[in-house]
Amino acid sequence: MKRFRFHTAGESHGRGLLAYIEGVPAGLPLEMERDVDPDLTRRQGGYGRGRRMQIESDRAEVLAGVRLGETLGSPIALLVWNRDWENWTAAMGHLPPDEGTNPKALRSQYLPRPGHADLAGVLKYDRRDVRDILERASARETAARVACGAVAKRLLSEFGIQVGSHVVSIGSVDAVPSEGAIPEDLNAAVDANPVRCLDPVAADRMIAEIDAAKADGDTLGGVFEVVATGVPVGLGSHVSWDAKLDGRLAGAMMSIQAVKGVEIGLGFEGARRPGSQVHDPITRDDARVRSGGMVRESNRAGGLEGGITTGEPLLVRGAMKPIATLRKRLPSVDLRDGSAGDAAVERSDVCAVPAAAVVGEAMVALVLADAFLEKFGGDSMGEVRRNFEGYVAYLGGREFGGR
Ligand code: EPS
Repeated sequence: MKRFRFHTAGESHGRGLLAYIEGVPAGLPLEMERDVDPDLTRRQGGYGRGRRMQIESDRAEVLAGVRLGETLGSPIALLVWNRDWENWTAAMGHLPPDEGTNPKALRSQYLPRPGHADLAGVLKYDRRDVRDILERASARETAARVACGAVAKRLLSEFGIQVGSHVVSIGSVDAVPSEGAIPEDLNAAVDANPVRCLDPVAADRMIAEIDAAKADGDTLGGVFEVVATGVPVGLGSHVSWDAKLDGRLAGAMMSIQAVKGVEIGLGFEGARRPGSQVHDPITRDDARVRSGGMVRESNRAGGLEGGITTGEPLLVRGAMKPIATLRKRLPSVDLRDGSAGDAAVERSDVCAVPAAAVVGEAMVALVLADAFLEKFGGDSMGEVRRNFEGYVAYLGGREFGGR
């Protein structure tokens, strides 16, 4: 059973987005301005975003579950209002349209975009107007996920676990991996960069490639990496398929709009190398209590072995395809009469990979919070802390020898 559950509701141009979270223990200090809104702002950024992000200024409001700055252990409900809603009241109202409404005001779309949920959605849900599908399929929904993820991050940070991300490629431009380790405060190191990339030379080329795609009416995808540090050995399990943490992380990452691939550690590259150049040699380091007093010379496994965290940083990559809305329209079929036509154009982004990285952080944090509470769960923060500290004490006191 999941310990940290969340759901979202809301359409891109509806009144707003709802985030609902269950499983947060009582007594977690939680304030929207301090803990949630900064991530909502980070998600709105990145070079290549469209005009919608200039309209919105995402903030979370608490509806339930938090009192006097601390969680109650009850379900948490948060709201993120859509500022753009006021421009969409006729098209997105919940009542049938008034008689005499200009049909244009309903902003219907009948030419599904290849690559979006438009066509599969209208066929499956028996709709005629593609807007009935695209409004929920839009990546606007990820604002609510990021709100949930920020709560998960707040919980994890109480135990020294930090989750950050960076962009490793956009279009044909790859960041050159830096010599040193990933910076301790990864987000502080990349957030000021317009494409959230650690390699400044590659970042400039990424920006140029986004500009070229925009001028060409095209869009670009890319790859981002989520890094979680401070994770103790022992989250997830090898014993059953659905307990394996790598599977749970991959599922969560693949659920992000436009993500078409996931890698953990070396990922696909590992399949090309012999085992001696893949697996991470084990040595001793008594100071590394969270990994059982042992350390790895490399971290090609990305912090997971057998579906269990090793105590090394967790490295999860997501590959995002280019956004499906192209000003250079692709062929489609008009659902009103079956004639050939060009796909609809909605206001959209040219590239949203830097934002997707922030969403990736949220999804990884949500999976980690669930696995953390599975191992250390309790009704209150005090109880979780006792469980966690007992485990860390066991790791620190473990001796060699015995059967
Ligand atoms: C998004 C909001 C959307 C899009 C984008 C993500 O707003 P609008 O449709 O009003 O411009 O900018 O969604 C897509 C690219 C998509 O294909 O659905 C957001 O808040 O992230």
